[in-house]
Amino acid sequence: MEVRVGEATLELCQGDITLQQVDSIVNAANSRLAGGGGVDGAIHRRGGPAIMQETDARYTQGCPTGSAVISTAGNLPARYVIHAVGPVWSGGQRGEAEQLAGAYRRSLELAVEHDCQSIALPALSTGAYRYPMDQAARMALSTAVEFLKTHGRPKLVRFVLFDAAAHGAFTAALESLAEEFRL
Ligand code: AR6
Repeated sequence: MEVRVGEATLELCQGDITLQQVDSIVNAANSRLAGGGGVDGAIHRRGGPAIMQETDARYTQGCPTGSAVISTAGNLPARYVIHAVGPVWSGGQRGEAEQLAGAYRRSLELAVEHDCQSIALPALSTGAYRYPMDQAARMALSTAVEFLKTHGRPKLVRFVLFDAAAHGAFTAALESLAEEFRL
């Protein structure tokens, strides 16, 4: 599914984020930038050690939850990896929604600051961090729509969902947002 937001395109696909031919891809990182499983494991495996070497050198304090930092992308087809730190779900009353929105917003800002025309993002926090998929989908997409309405860039924002369940949840959330925002 895809929608237009002004001059930009917001699209959903099912697949592996490490294979995306875009200017920047977003990693589902932890606040120590220490690597791990899921998206993070796949990015460092396919991208090679240069990515971790760079983040270790540039971001000695790691990255706070709800924010993101950027590095080059090693052997990946993308130019940049944006390491975003979503919240660990702990019931929804501890600022998780604001932190999830912040991680997406900062990722999009970094992409624009680095002149990226295209960005691919995963469903942050919905794996090891256990954020409920339906709520995460709505927050991810509404944050991206608001950002595109304000900034008009990046020209292509693609959410890459790993399985059919995630893709279905994002499709339902985008259909309802498209109606609300008249996209
Ligand atoms: N491409 C796209 N999506 C993927 C891929 C992939 N290659 N692999 C998994 N997903 P997760 P989190 C989906 O656990 O919840 C790591 O250990 C997955 O199905 O990667 O933010 C980090 O180091 C799920 O829907 O990220 C952190 O410690 C979504 O991506 C912690 O996990 C996110 O799952 C971050 O947890």
